[in-house]
Amino acid sequence: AQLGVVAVGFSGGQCKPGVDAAPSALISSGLLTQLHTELGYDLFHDDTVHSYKDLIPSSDPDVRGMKNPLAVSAVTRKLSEQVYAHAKEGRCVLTLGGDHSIAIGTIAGTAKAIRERLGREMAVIWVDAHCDINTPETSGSGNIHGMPVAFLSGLASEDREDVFGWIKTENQISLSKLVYIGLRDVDRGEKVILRENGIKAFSMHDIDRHGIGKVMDMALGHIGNDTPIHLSFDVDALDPLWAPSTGTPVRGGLTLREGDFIAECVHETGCLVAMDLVEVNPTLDPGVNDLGAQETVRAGCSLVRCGLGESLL
Ligand code: DIR
Ligand code: MN
Ligand code: MN
Ligand code: MN
Repeated sequence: AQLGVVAVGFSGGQCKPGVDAAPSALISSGLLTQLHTELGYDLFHDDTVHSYKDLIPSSDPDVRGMKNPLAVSAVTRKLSEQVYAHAKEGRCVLTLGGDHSIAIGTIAGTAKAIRERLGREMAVIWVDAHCDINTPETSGSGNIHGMPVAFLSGLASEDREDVFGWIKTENQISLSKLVYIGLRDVDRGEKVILRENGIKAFSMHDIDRHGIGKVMDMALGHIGNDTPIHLSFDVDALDPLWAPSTGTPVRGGLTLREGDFIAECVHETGCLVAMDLVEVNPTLDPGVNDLGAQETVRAGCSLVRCGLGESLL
């Protein structure tokens, strides 16, 4: 099978540098080689970690409280075109971030390609400690990595073309086809949004109650058979024991095995059209001698291999 790969070294959706170093760390640890030699993918990759430097303006004042609005908008717009080009060819698309704001680009790109190619609306499975559905108005931080789902679903919008006004209906997803897994740090305003829109969400509490097997049955049941799925995986969904090197770690998360299981179940549907792996930050290491960073990179590689079909037997 063909796999489009986009490596995005971008950190402007939040305030901590270093998440831009993730794609190189993941690739150096052998991820792409494994996908080719062990999983048998034909890789379509430009062998570049994109930093989109030419798209980042020297002056980028806040808009409606959003930080780096011009940069994040321009980078995600360009990324949406790169992802679209792969998905339009029928390739599954793997995007290595970068902070989670990049999902604005990846999902906008696949949503459009899937509409054109299959005449279908795709579903999104968002695995994260956070639900990243703040609007500029509900956000306390102004960090756009906490807002991608709001812009992708039309809950938030802007007329200005250079501030996400480029996101058109064909790029959008519907909230009824969105499922969250792993939530445990949801802002007050986000809880209102989840409730008012009846968004399907499985928190860590739900996983404790039902077990991850039942939760995946329910999550995939909600989406329905035969629906194309975009899997957006924030490594901070994992417990910091397995993924300490990330910008906003939250205790009480998924084990690595549970994370791998989620990715395996999505792969098993045969409906995966794209996967993002985001928020690995190898420069944030609460441990000693970079061991935490190495563990986090290893965990990220494992999640990707599981999503793309590594089988245990
Ligand atoms: C918080 C944190 N909800 C915000 N979001 C994070 O800034 O909007 N997402 N860390 O990954
Ligand atoms: Mn690339
Ligand atoms: Mn996230
Ligand atoms: Mn998160």
